[in-house]
Amino acid sequence: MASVSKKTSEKDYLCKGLTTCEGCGMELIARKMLQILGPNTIILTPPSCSAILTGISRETGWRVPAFMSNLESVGAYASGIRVGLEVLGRNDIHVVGFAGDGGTVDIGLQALSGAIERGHRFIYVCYDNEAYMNTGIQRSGATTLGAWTTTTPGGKTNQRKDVARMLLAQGIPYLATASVGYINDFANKINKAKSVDGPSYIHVHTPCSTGWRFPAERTIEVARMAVQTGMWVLYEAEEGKVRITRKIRSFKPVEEYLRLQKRFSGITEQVLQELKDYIREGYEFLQEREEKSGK
Ligand SMILES: Cc1ncc(C[n+]2csc(CCOP(=O)(O)OP(=O)(O)O)c2C)c(N)n1
Ligand code: SF4
Ligand SMILES: [Mg+2]
Repeated sequence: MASVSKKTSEKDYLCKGLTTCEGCGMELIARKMLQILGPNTIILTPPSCSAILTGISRETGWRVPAFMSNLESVGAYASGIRVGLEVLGRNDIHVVGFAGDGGTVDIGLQALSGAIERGHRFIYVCYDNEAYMNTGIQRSGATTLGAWTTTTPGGKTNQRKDVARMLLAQGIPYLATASVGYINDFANKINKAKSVDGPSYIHVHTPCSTGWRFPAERTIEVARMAVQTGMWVLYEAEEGKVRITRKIRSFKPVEEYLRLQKRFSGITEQVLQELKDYIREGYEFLQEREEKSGK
């Protein structure tokens, strides 16, 4: 079993004054994550906005060891580092992949799934801003149906790929979704992931004012509205047992979420209906899994 401390550190292990955009949810997630994990952590970031934190040459924003992998291989690097640490007898160190949605649900999925299948102990946090932001707002598999991106100028024509559900089917020991809008829920989930003797995966909904086209000061409001309308559901699965961590008795109309963002300004009635069906089906699926889990 892992011999890592459960204590939460008050210290900030990410520098201030970084060059992310104003109101960046990704930076907030990274900062909170390290407050929980503490200094005995090695971070891996692929090319993405998270690479802004890792920096270039001898300059980095992290106050812990960090390493820039390539985009397709975060899972493979994390496995290799973990095995190396085991050889050295260093079981007190967390290995963390911190990657965007494009690097996770599309380009790095094979390496991630392989590392999970092999059972290596590492924490993978996907901050999901629903597009390839760092290279100019191209759509990813995680982009919501109907959303404008530079490669879907008329709105994305298919539903988002639900990688959390895929990994649930794969049988990962700990899996959770989270949101930058509910930071304590995210912190609790990182705290759980910290003690898992195997792989854990946390998928964090992370609005991006630049790519979603809303004012920077509304990041948290947009994130919370996604949860309150059912566009994003907060849950966790321990050894496959599902628990919805923020239950919604009555969803707000999804239009309230969509109209906060210019990326949805061209949405049609048909797409709106498809989104409503997607919300209902997604929540029902999780409720059923929760009931079967006896949670
Ligand atoms: C194999 C490969 N394909 C494409 C790129 C170019 N690239 C660099 S960063 C990036 C965007 C990554 O998007 P995401 O993972 O969602 O992170 P974000 O930029 O949104 O933070 C892309 C496509 C690359 N580095 N490697
Ligand atoms: S483009 Fe989005 S995710 Fe990237 S730094 Fe700016 S706000 Fe953050
Ligand atoms: Mg992204």
